[in-house]
Amino acid sequence: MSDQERGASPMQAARNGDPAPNGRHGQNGTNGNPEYSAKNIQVLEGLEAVRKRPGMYIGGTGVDGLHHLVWEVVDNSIDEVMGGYATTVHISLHDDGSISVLDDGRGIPVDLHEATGKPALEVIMTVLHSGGKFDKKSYKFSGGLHGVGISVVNALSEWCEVTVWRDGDTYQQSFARGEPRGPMTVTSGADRRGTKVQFKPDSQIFQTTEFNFDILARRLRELAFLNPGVKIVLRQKATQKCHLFEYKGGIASFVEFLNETKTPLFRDVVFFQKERDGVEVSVALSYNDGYSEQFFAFVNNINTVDGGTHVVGFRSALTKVFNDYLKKDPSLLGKEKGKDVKITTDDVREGLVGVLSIKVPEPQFEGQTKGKLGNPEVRGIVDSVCTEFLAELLEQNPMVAKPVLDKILTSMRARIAAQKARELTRRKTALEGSSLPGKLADCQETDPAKSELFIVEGNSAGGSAKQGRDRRTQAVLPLRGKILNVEKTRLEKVVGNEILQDLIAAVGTNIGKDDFDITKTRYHRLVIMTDADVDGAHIRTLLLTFFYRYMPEVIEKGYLYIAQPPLYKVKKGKIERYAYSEAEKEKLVAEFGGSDQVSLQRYKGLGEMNPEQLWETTMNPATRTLKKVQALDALEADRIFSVLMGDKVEPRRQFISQYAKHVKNLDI
Ligand code: 28G
Repeated sequence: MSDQERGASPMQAARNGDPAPNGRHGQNGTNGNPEYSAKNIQVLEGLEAVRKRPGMYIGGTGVDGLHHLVWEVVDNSIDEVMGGYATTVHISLHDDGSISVLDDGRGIPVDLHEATGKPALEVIMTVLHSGGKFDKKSYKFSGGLHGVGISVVNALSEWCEVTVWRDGDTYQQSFARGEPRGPMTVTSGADRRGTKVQFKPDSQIFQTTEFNFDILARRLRELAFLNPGVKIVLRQKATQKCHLFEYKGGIASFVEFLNETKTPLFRDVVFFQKERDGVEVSVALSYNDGYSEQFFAFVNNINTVDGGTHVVGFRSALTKVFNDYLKKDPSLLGKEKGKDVKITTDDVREGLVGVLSIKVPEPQFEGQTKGKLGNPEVRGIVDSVCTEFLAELLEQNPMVAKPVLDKILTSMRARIAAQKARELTRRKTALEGSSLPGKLADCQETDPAKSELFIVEGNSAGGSAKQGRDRRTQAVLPLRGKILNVEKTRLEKVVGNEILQDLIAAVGTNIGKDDFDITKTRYHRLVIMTDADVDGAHIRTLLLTFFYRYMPEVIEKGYLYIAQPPLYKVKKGKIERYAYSEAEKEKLVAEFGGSDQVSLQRYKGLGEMNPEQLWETTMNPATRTLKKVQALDALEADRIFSVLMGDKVEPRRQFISQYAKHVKNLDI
C-alpha cells in the first residue's frame, strides 16, 4: 500500500501566510479506512492541564513516565506501519539528552484545520486528544494510558521539533513546553515521506530526564514481536550502540526467543490467529521440560501483567481441551484410569511458554496499574477460538499432543500426591501449633516493619551472627547443607526440602499459588549473608533463584537484601579498618603509608570474623551496607535464572562471556 494522497498541496494557504477559510483537506479514504479530514479533530482542552497534572496522562513523572513519552510517539509510528503505510521506525538517543523517532509513513497531515484556522500538524501537536484516537470510528484499537496523544509529549518537553515529509515537500514546526515557537514552515523539495519527532523531556517536570537504553530496547523488542514485519532500529549516538528488531514470525518468534534457553517438548511453536466478533486473537505456544510457566498476555500491544478475561478464556480452553482429549481415550490415564481425576489449570501451566495477544476495539483496563483486562465478552471469544483450534491440533498432531499430555499428567500426579501429603501435615501441625524452625534465632520485635532476618550460610557463621546481632530486631537463620536448585525442581519437591522448609517457615509467607501470602511476611528485611567466595556466591544465586521463582513479591516489595561483608581488615598499630573492595583496600593501605606499614587480613569466610567484628562490619544498621535485590521484569528474571541454573550449556557460556566484563566472581 502506498499513500494515495496526491494533487494540490494542502498548504498553499500557509505558504503565503494567509489561511484560506476553505483550504483543501487531505482525502485519503483508502482501503476502507474512515475518511480523515482535519474536521475530525476534536478540540478538547489546552496543554496547561497536562503540565499541571502530568501523572494523569502518563502515569507519573519518574522513569516510567519519562519512557511513556517515547511509547506514545513510537505507537503513532507503529500504527503507520500496521496500517501498511510505513515499514521502519528509527529511535535515536542524542548527545544533548533528546530523543528522536522517525518513520517512513504518510506524514502527519498538514492541511488546514477549519475550526482553528491552523494546520492539522499544529493542532495535533498542541491540542489534547486531537490525534483522532478517541474518535472511535477513525481509530480501531487503542489502549490504557497509551494513545493520550503526541500533544502530551509536546507539553512535557523542554523543546520539541516535528518534521513531516509529504507530497514532495518538507514541513517543520518547533515548540517549547508545548507552545509553538513560530508557525509551521514549508520547504519545497523532499525525496522521502514520513514523520520525525525529536524532543527533550522537561527537567521541570521529570525527576530524571535520562533515557535508559535497556528499557527502550526491551519494549521495542516486544513491539517488534507483537507487530510482525515492523523494522525498529534503536541507536545511541554516544555509545554507538545499535539494535535492529525485526521478527517476521511475530509472537511465534517471541515464544522461540523465550524458549531459547530451554529444552522444548516438540519442534515447532504452535501458532494461530483468528478474528471473532471484532476481536482479533493470536496465540503462540510451546512447552519445555521445566517447571515454571512463562506466559505473557497483551491487549492492543499492552502487556496485561495482571491478566484478565482474555487470560481466563485461554486457560479454560487449554484445560478443557486436554480433559476432553482424555475423555475420548481414557486408557491414556494409565493407572488413574477409571478414577475420578481431572486436569486443572495449574497442571497445564508447568513448562508452558506462551504469548496471547489480542486486539479489542474498546478495552477496559482495570486495577491499580491498569494491567488487567475487564471486558466480559472477551472471555468467551478467546475461549471458543482457542478451544476450536487446540482441539483440532491435538487430534491431528500426536507429536505435540503426546509429550504435552504426558507432562501434564505428571504434573497432575504430583499435585494430587502433594495435596494428600499436605492434608496429613495440616492435621499434624494443627496438633503441634505454629512451628517456627528450631534453628531460627528469632528477634523480640513482632512488628515485621521493624524486624530483620539474616539468612546465613554455614553453622559457624550462623553462631557468630546469633551472638553478634541485636536480638531485639534481628533474627538469624543458619542454613546448613546443599540448597536445592529450584530451577530444576517442581513445587512439590521444593515444599518437601528441609532447608527450604525452614526458610519458608521463618519468612512466614508460605509458597505456591494459593498459599503464598505476602501480608504474612514476618520481616521486612530479609538479608542473605554468605561468604565472599565462589561457594558463597553460588549459595547466594541458589537462594536468589528460590526467591525469584517462589516469592517474587518479596523482591517486588523491596524486602530482599544482600549483606556486604568486608574483604579485608587493614591494621596499623591499634587502628583497624575494613575494606569492602579491592579499590578500598588500596586506598586504605596508601592512607596508612604503604604496604610495609600495615598488616592485612583477607577474609575468606564470615566464620573468620568474631561476633563483634561481624556485627560491626556487616550487621550493624549504623555502619553496614546492604544491597537491595532489584526487581526484574518477568522476562529478564526468567532468562537470567534459566540460563544460570538450567541445564543448557551454550546459552550459559554466551551469558558468561557477555557479562564477565562487568561481574567479578560470577557464581556458576
Ligand atoms: C515519528 C514520530 C511519530 C504519524 C501519521 C499519519 C497520519 C496521521 C500520523 O493522521 C490523524 C487519525 C486517525 C486517520 C493519516 C496521514 C491519514 C493520512 C495520516 C508519527 C487520521 C492523524 N495521512 N504518521 N497521523 N489520523 N507518525 N510518528 O506520529 O485517523 S502520526
